[in-house]
Amino acid sequence: MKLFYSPFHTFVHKVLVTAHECGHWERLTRVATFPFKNNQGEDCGDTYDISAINPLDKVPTLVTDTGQPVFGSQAICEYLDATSRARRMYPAPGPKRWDALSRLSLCDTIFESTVQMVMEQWKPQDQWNMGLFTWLWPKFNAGLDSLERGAERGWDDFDVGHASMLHAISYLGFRAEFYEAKDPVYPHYNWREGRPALAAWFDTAIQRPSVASHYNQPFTSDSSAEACQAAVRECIALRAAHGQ
Ligand SMILES: N[C@@H](CCC(=O)N[C@@H](CS)C(=O)NCC(=O)O)C(=O)O
Repeated sequence: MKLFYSPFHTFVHKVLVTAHECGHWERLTRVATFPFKNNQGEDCGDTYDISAINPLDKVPTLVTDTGQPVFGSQAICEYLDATSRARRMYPAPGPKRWDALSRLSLCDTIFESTVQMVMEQWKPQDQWNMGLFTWLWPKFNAGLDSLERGAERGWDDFDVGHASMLHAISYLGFRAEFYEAKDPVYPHYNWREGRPALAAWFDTAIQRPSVASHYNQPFTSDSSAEACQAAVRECIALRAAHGQ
């Protein structure tokens, strides 16, 4: 299997955590893909384009061993879980499942909205849509407060919702490294403040092997656009070989 993703390992990747927990780590080839570098200047017109396998040209995108693309992190996590060779990350239907899926949805939304904020600040500051920041921050805080209450009650397992929590929360920290100083609402945001139970849960959870596998680790494979394009060609050939 090949996973096309952006290997910024200063935050936790939900899909990598799920792959590891489900026993797929050793058979997963990770392909560095930077969609935001596409068409940014004369030298990189055709760089990391993966639209031949994902019409949205977005990461993460998985390609199975038979060449079938599975894209969107939610679809990928479900695929990895359904084909698990180890544990399962989605609880059986019942209250635990609905709780896991709700945390998954909450944290995917926080992550994607934070990406939106980051993209907004790529523009000159006098063109920022301030409403975006004032609209989103109260939602982030309410969401994190609900996770604090969950952490106070405690969880007896680690599910896909927890993987998404690590992803979103660690990205808030990563974002701080290059963006926090400019944030118009929270110039010094610290998600840990007032959330001791969530902070303690986070500090324990990041010690799992599935997180340590990549979090704050260097990406040592070839991250060139050529390597990405070679991987795309392999996937297309594989799909053709399987008559798809
Ligand atoms: N809902 C998707 C969102 C994926 C997404 O938006 N990925 C961003 C990077 S974080 C991307 O590839 N953006 C490139 C683009 O929008 O062209 C998921 O969870 O996988």
